[in-house]
Amino acid sequence: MGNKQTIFTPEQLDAYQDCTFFTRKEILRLFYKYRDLAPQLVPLDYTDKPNVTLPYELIGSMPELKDNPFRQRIAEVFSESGDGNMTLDDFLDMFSVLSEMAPRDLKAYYAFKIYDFNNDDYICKSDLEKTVNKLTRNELTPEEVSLACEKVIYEADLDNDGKLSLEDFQHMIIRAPDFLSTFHIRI
Ligand SMILES: [Ca+2]
Ligand SMILES: [Ca+2]
Repeated sequence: MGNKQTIFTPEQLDAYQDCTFFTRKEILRLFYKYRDLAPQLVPLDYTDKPNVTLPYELIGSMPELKDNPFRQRIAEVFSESGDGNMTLDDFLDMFSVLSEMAPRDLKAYYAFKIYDFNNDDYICKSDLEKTVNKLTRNELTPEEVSLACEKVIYEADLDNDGKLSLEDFQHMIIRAPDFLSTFHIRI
């Protein structure tokens, strides 16, 4: 009786609502999704903020991610430790940005981080080649990939330094929305 909701305190739920695009119901649904990945590791009581992290292998095998060619990069970018292993907070952040409610600018910011494979705050030609190979699921020849990347950089590199800054990238995706297509997940 009266124990309908003991996973989070009302304050915790408020905080999660404030920093995601989710309702309480969706937050709870995502909590169970997280817990179902490893019920033996994830307690049903989060009121004392347990120190739990799930390995990337479990996260990357979820139906929402397993066919996404960027799943490992997505997990790395949203994992606070940077290795793709995820706390519940990381997990909620990831789903929030990938959700249909997240604004395009926010998705673009994270897409930029995901495509910046070497984490130097620029998308250079080799980052872009990896990105195009994944987006096209390796269906292009190396020459085609190289040409496509040169064209993208030529068109999007506004300050002519040979690589794409976040600003260049934001400008580019207005004309090439395919670069955001893998960042929508329905929960
Ligand atoms: Ca880079
Ligand atoms: Ca540039």
